[in-house]
Amino acid sequence: MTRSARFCRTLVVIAVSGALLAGIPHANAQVHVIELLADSDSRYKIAGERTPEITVKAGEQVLLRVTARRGKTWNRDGSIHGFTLLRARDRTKVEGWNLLFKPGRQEFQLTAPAEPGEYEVVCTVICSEDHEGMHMKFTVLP
Ligand SMILES: [Cu+2]
Repeated sequence: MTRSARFCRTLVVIAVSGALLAGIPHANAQVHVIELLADSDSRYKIAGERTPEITVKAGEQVLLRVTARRGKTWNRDGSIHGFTLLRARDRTKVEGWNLLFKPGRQEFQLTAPAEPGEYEVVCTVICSEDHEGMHMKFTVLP
């Protein structure tokens, strides 16, 4: 084999293994599935939790599976509840976590915040007179 042919073959091997390696984290990525009910009484609910609360690891992939039930009032665009993530420290919004729910089932693919700490989920739709009470603790672990 000539030197350049060997070099070529090496390049192909590198390219193929690179593509395989690039594919592996995706295929094996652990997705943290969270099932959430955004209920008609203006409360977030998680099955089995008396006080609903979400805990994720920094930067992990999250699949939020939501069932939303209409409260007494809703937005003109048909959104019946919201789900906005705020940093507990200064109440600033976390990019990519400003969601609106329509009635029924829906899913959101999200990336957990990179910064560990305390956060809060708040509803951004005036869904009833109890809307102000629609919030939930959200913790990001290192
Ligand atoms: Cu709400």
